[in-house]
Amino acid sequence: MKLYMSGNSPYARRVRIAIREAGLFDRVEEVAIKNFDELLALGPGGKIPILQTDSGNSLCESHIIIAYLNDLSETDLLPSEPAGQERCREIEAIASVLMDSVFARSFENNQRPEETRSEFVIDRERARSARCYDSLEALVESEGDQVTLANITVVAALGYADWRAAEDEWREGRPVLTSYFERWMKRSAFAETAPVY
Ligand SMILES: N[C@@H](CCC(=O)N[C@@H](CS)C(=O)NCC(=O)O)C(=O)O
Repeated sequence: MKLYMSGNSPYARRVRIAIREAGLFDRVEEVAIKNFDELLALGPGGKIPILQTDSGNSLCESHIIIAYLNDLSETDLLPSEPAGQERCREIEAIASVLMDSVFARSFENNQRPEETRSEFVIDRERARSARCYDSLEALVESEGDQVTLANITVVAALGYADWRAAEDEWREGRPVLTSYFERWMKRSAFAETAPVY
């Protein structure tokens, strides 16, 4: 299999952590995308990441890719009991919203020409991100020691916020989330995939 990615994409990062934690690192080659044409040749979405399966199909959308890899994995990245699984999904979903929210602001700030930049979008997403940090602060303590799609996605989203939304200072007043992030960052799969900037 091949994972088409870029080193600092949080969407690619959640997949890259999952690959390592699922014991699939030897089966997936990570390929850095060099240009947009290369990406478009792999599918209509033009978004990173894309997984090319052994049978040659291209899967887009990080959560779909992770679900596919989790099915191939011997180590389940979801808790086995229903209540834990639901909590994991709840946290994973909020972290996904946070990732999208930081991405939307980063797009406005870094990719859109200044004259078309929308303060309305930036303010709305800043407020959305703040609600997500607060919600994660309240929820993450209920997670145990298992590596799950929840902690993988939270760390990928917060690491991205450190880079692209440092002004949020998400650690301020959120000690539980701060120590949760630090705890998971001690694992090699989380540390070696951190964005470099
Ligand atoms: N929902 C997608 C989002 C992926 C995404 O937005 N990736 C960014 C890179 S960090 C991208 O390729 N953006 C290109 C674009 O928005 O045109 C996923 O979960 O995979």
